Amino acid sequence: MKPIILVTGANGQLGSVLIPALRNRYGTDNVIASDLRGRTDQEERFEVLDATDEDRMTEIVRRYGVTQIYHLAAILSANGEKNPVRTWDVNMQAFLNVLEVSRKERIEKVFYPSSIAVFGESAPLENTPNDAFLDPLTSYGISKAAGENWAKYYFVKYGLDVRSVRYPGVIGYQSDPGGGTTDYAVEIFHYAVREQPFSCFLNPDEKLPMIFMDDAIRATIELMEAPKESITNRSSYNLAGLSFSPAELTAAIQKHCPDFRVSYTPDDRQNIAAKWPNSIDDSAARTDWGWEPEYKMEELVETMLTNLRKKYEHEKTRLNQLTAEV
Ligand code: NAD
Ligand code: AKB
Repeated sequence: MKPIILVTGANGQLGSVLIPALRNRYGTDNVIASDLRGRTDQEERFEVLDATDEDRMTEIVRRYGVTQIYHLAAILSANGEKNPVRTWDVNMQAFLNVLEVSRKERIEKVFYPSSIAVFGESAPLENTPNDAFLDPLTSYGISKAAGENWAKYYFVKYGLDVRSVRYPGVIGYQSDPGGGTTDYAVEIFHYAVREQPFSCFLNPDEKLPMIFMDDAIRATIELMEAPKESITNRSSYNLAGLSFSPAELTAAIQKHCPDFRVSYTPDDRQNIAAKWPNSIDDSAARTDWGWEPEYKMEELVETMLTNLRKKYEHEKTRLNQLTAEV
């Protein structure tokens, strides 16, 4: 039987790409998108849901007969530091609601996206192991690490099938990032395509783990469809795609756009990035559920540039048409 899926935080960078992927796979009617506010281009099967509101979540789950929840709603690292206590409150309350509603309503499976932000000063920077000690230094990272423990707690205590990956920075042309430390690696492409100079908020040599959007979406669905007995990690799996610094990404873009210029004005986000891994070891995900990323640097850069050029070209044509009509 096809699952009936509720996605929280569906309007964000990941949700707006995950929703069509899930609908493609399980049918439009079986995927209910939800977020704090509606979106005109995504009104089909959409519910306004503040994930910190347990009663409303329960009502939606019952009304649609939801069998799985993908819980994307969160405040990310850089935005989170502007109001750390609120970030903790929102991220924790929303996830605890998902767990409680899932337990009470007998939800079959829950997806919980954790992050490389769970790592801090104690973890080795290179090839960070899955079971490295977690001492994050952002409110967002603290909430994600606590969430991993709650995920395991609900599995052990109640048998709730919660599955989780620690996404690295996600890079895609399809949507805009929502206030994270890895956002530069998306923004830079928009500047390159518009032939504008880019000012980077990280140091040129600040290497971070990243993943192309299509790989991140595929990993999510593969993890959720893996046989239950293959999931040996009930807190969260490290997930790797590729790792690079802003200088390395700039050089790769300059192969296609030789006149593209980048300057560096590191801000508070550099302090966050400095504590995160340079690269992560995802061998547990590879062994347990066959994870294998497809996109390397060259394919990622080409795909981003090609698709963003099309996007801007389409917008320009549309604007010209509208101007001609007036
Ligand atoms: P995003 O910031 O783009 O989107 C988050 C969405 O959550 C937004 O649409 C926002 O309106 C919504 N939201 C915030 N508070 C809410 C609430 N109380 N109730 C309902 N909705 C609420 O984030 P994203 O990049 O799409 O990330 C999705 C998930 O993946 C998050 O949990 C994030 O921590 C995790 N993650 C993302 C990345 C990345 O690089 N994008 C990396 C690691 C982990
Ligand atoms: C962020 O930078 O906050 C996110 C993440 C890696 O969790 N992209």
